[in-house]
Amino acid sequence: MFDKILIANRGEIALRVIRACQEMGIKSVAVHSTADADAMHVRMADESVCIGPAPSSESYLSKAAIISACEITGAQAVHPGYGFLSENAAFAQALEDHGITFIGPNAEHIRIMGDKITAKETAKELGIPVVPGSDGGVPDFETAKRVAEEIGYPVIIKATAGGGGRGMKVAKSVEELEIAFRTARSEAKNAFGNDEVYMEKYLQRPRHIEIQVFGDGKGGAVHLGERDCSLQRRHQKVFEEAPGPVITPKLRSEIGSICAEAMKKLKYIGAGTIEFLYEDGKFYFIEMNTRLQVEHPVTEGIFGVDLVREQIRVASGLGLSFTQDELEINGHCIEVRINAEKIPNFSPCPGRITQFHAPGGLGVRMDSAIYDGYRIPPYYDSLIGKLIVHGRDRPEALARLKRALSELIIDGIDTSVPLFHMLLAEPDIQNGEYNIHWLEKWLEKQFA
Ligand code: MV4
Repeated sequence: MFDKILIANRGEIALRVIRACQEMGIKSVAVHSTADADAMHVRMADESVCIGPAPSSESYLSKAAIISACEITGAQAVHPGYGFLSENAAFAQALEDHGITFIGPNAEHIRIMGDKITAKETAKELGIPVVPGSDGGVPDFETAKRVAEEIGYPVIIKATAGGGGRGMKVAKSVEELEIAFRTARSEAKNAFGNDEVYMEKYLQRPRHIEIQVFGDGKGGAVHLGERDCSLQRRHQKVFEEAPGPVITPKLRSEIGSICAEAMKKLKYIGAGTIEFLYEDGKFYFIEMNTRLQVEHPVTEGIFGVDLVREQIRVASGLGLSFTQDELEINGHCIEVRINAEKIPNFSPCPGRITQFHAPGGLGVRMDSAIYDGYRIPPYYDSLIGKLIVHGRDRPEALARLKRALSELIIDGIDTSVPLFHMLLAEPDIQNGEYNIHWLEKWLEKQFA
């Protein structure tokens, strides 16, 4: 087992990893920008190193600075958290070249899943159901037209270098297709420096269901069920839950087994998320994320496992601490993301927190790095906390969420908390009846 781990991240996820290290008897090293000298992760770690100025491009994204920080402190492994360098294959490779363990998948798997066409081809070969569409890239409009006629309109054009919703265009007819195809290509070229695009049948009312997988790197792998993350605004998740309100044990076991078997074939190591669109009882692969996700606590809550602990275990060469048969769902979890944002525009709202009081009690978890008097810097993501509740069933989790939200105090800045009070009053949310378009439509009704 490692003696010392460096956490190449900030905010609540840095605390999350430091906590796992503390429970495992591992020393922790925080890195920070000059803007984060007073941040909680710096205070909580055993040691800290300043790695550069405020802009993340010169600090949290600086591979050289982070590797130097490992050399200086003697950290044997790096946990990247999410975002920043967590899905950067070159970073994973550079660490390996320096004899430092990247706590995550190997560089090759990160690379495969980072290119969305290769990811989809790989998923298909591994027996994972995919959305009907082009075989690989679509090089010209003539090909686009032919593929669209085969699969039928509406179609969606996606950038292979995109992902997370960036660089997509929908076309409902051949007339729309020409514009959509050319715009998608030029936008992809501008945004990613890669104009390769692919095409899929456009699913009109799906849910976003993602399967948590875990590999031991030796051909063993398990799945930890699904999360329903359909409630999103501009591809940012705001509310996530597990299990999914419409996923039956049979559906879960079928898609879960397919995913776990695929990870065994890959000899995948660490945590991964296989993203699907779910419509009319069927799953369609869209992307795979090769990192621990923001919403991992809802999975931890229903299975009672520490996913960061497992990441550290497998990275150090140990096996997983549980088998598939030992995994059993207990109750229901919901997470809401608390952002420093002003409703209704969701404009970032950095500033000083004059008062913070975290909710508590049975089934309540608050992951946050804020504190009384903390000044939220304007340079980074607006996520300032996650409130996660657990109940014996979904109605109990919803009631507990409502109670916990009313206990929570964050003064001095605007947050997304009022939005959740409103959402919880909606019958569709109470009944779990929503899809990927529900939130945006609702926001339009509320605030238009
Ligand atoms: C789709 C789709 C409909 N049909 N693909 C958006 C993010 C990226 N991960 C994939 N996305 C979508 N791909 C097909 N074939 C609709 C979306 C989509 C979406 C997906 C998940 C959550 C929210 C979304 C919001 C708009 C569009």
